[in-house]
Amino acid sequence: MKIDILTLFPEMFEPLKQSILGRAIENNLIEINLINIRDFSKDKHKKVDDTPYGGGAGMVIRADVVYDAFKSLNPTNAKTIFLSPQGSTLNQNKVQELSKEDHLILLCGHYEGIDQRVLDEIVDEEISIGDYVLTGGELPAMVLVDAVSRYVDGVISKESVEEESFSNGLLEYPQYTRPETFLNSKVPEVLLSGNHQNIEKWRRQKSLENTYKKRPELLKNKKLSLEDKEFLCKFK
Ligand code: 4GY
Repeated sequence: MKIDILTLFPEMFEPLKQSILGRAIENNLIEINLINIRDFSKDKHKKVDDTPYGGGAGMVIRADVVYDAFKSLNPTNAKTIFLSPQGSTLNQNKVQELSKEDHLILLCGHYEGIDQRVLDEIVDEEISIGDYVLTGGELPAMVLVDAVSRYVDGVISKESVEEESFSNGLLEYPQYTRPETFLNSKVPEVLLSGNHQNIEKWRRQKSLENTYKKRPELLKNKKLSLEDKEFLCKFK
């Protein structure tokens, strides 16, 4: 998957070169191109913003500069996403959907925002990472790249994708590793039993219990087996 990121602050994306995403880039599973919007300013001082028409605080990024930066890419077949608190909130379903795209273009705003005319012209989807206001779209773009990359073939193991929170609509079961005893607390006996049927059942029940206790609203639109329902009755 190819991801082009239009930003005034390309240096902010250094963290993506670490760990799992760093390896995915090295292995050519994902390609991330950082495009500095400032490079497309025709101004002798490389100015990209101006005061808002109608007055008010702060600066607005000019439509023409963003448009020229966008056109320098090959936008055919790409999905262009603007990160903004006005977008629809990102969730695991949307992440999975986006992971099927060949080419994403992420547009990051800063200051008071970007001239609406270029947004109307180039943006296919407006996405928010949550109901709070940040100083720019760079952190949200990194959140989206991280979440989407996990679903690109080869980035993490198939097992990890299938076992995780949300893929089954439930929260995860708790994990344990050595030592067997920590501060007088023992690893649950069943996990040492080697009985994989029992382990699977215990994990399913812990997932249900966790979801009921921490995020009960997730169970509202969820189809549960009779066995799941019977187990959950103990908590209600
Ligand atoms: N929340 N989810 C968010 C944000 C900052 C001015 C437009 C968010 O996605 N983006 O708070 N973005 C603003 C800053 C320009 C984006």
